[in-house]
Amino acid sequence: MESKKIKNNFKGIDHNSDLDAIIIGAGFSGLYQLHCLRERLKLKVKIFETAPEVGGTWYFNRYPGARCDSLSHSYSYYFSDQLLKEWEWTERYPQQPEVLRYLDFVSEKLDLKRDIYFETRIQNARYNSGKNLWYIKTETGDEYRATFLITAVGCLSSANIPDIPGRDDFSGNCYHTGEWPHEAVNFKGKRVGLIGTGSTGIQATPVIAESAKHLTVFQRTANYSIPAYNGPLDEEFKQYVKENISSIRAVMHSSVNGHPFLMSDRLALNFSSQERKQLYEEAWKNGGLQFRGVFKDLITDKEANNTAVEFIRGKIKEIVKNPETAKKLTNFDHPFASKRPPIDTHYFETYNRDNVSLIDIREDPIKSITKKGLETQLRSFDLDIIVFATGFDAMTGTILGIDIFGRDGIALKDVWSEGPKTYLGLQVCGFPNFFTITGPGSPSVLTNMPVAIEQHVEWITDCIKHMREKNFSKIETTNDAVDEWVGHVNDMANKTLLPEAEHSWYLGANIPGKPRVFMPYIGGMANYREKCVDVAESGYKGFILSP
Ligand code: NA7
Repeated sequence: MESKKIKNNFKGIDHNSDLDAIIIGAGFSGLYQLHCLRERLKLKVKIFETAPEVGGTWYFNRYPGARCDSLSHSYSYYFSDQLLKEWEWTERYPQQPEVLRYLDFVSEKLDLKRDIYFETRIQNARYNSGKNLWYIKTETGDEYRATFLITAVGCLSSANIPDIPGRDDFSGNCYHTGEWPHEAVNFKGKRVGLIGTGSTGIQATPVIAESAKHLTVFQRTANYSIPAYNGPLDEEFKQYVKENISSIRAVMHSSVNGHPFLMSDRLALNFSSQERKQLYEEAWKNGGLQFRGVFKDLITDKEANNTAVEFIRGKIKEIVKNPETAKKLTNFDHPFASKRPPIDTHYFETYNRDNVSLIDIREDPIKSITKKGLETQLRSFDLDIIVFATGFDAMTGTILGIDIFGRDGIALKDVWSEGPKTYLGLQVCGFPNFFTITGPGSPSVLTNMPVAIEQHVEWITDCIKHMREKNFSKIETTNDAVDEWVGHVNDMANKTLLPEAEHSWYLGANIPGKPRVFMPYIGGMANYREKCVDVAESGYKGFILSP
């Protein structure tokens, strides 16, 4: 079932009538936030969404091989047993079209589309202190007002297309994976260049290689990847999920990263190398993100991490037949899992194909893009298609793409000029009644996203409910709370190996000029959830509530 294109159904809305809340984005977070505010609190709410359909990040990321790396049965809303029982995932890891179908199914079930403005981009948002209202202007000049403004824009939704000299001169077709066209891109008989070996490049490479005449992968940083072992789900597993919703939910809520498995308590160095190898072998056979959980200290102890690095290096060398290529693929410069670790389907095997080659652009840097293709310092490549799998201006790019002005006209981009500053990843000082779902400073991208999203949406909903019950109309965090939280986010990151990854988007380091600050909260999802509960139960410590 393809999702239908929905026509905006309230062009006749009275722009002068105030809304209770405006949500930006109709992906996982915006849809659930709309449902909670509308059904639980009976608020007047609208979503504004640039795409013509629901889906958010999943609407735009439709590149070949696009697939979620959370286990499908955990990549669902868990607030409703009913929804869980009515939906069935078909594969261990859902493909992009299936995630879109899922979000369409949820939107239909919850009757959400009637409150979504599709194909509407918000250009700016201004807080008016006198009226205690947010004034929101769309790209076409329409204005709306609401008490609460909530961004649900996703963490990876602003494409990063590197400014390579000559980029516009290329006579073939260029695509960024996060802005993939809706028409099928035909690689048959084509010479394709793909830049980037993050999760996306690693997913796209094997699929493009199947039909391209030749695929040249341009790698800047050798990346780790664990086999996903994707495959169809059998009836027994589907039944197991339906019968064990509560226990699966309980595990996801108690785990550090919101996945339906727990990290082991083992320390890598407490085992002999033989025992360790055995445990790694078992984890490799099982595949997926669980591999990281085989030892507890992989992201905190360099020596422990090195044992994983050596194991993975050995595996890649076993798979890749050409020793030169294997060497380039294993020339790692950062600890395992210090960047988001991809999982793959035959990524390393793909380099055994005759029509695939790997260029290490640290050895031979890209010089320019030309009319005919791409030139490195040493060689030139004639290409018909260039694929940029070069990632995103993560976590802040999309929020800052909207001009947001708080109290006294202060601009969010000024407040965040040295890196994002939030309290709990939920609020910014100077921006009353403004919430950021999975904002920087929250666990977000370090978790199975729907778990982090549900927790934020429910916290925001409870907070607004509390405000209404107690006759508060304004909530704003304080500078002290923000400073303390940002300090804590940094302290937690510095206890791990993650800041060691030079180009990591967790640090904003993939975007030239972006402040180098570790953005997500690595203190663990379950721990973070408890902190948020404490804040609410203490009467919203760190926030000022006013009538
Ligand atoms: P990532 O993980 O940011 O990967 C981007 C890749 O592109 C990575 O290999 C980068 O190399 C490479 N890159 C970025 N800029 C350049 C330039 N200028 N030249 C050459 N190579 C470059 O993005 P993905 O889309 O793969 O994944 C993002 C997340 O989406 C993923 O973690 C999942 O959660 C879903 P680098 O490593 O920086 O040297």
